[in-house]
Amino acid sequence: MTIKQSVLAAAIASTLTAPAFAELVISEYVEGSSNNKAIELLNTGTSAVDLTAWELQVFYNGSNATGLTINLDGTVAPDGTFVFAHSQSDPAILAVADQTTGAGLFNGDDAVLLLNGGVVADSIGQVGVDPGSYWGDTVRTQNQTLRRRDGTNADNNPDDAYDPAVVFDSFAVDSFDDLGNGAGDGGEEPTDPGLPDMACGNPASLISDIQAPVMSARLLVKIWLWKPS
Ligand SMILES: [Ca+2]
Ligand SMILES: [Ca+2]
Ligand SMILES: [Ca+2]
Repeated sequence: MTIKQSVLAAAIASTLTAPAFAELVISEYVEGSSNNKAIELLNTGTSAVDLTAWELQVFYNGSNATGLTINLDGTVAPDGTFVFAHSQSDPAILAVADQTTGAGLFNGDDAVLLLNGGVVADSIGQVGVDPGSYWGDTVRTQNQTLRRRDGTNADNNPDDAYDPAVVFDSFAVDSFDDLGNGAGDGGEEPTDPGLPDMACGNPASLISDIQAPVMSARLLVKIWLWKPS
């Protein structure tokens, strides 16, 4: 098999065996001051997601019982986001919020689950475990904004040990400026490289200026060849 064929075969094989990842992931988690709490969801799939079967659940303070269930409502376009937030949060959050609640949400030591039809699609924290004040170390679930790095997998096991640094980058408390933007790697949009610099330092030359001497040379050769002996 040639290299091209083997590369193609590998590409086909990886497509056929690719696991079915959830279409929605938690792309941002805001655990800020006061009621500045928000969860941003990103549709990583190629078709719109109807949120009818999707819900958020919060397990408070190490409890094994669901403390809060939020039935999500709306539709998320491919590559689009959905922002869920507390109704008393900062106006900058509310300006981009698609759905809100007045219920107490989370304050760092509460597990947050995203479910689709009752099946966990993504999660933050470890259900049934009280971590103290937060999970993590420098990247932690309290007094920070966490943004998912591009290409990291959802965490569909809410029962194992948890470290937010595995998939999230942290930003200062009350950072709201990337809510509603689903780009990964901390929400930084790739920089537009712009057009290359076309200047070469020389004035432009007309094509006719270049062609004319060539034509003249051909004419001279023809005249020289035609010269009678
Ligand atoms: Ca708590
Ligand atoms: Ca987990
Ligand atoms: Ca974001």
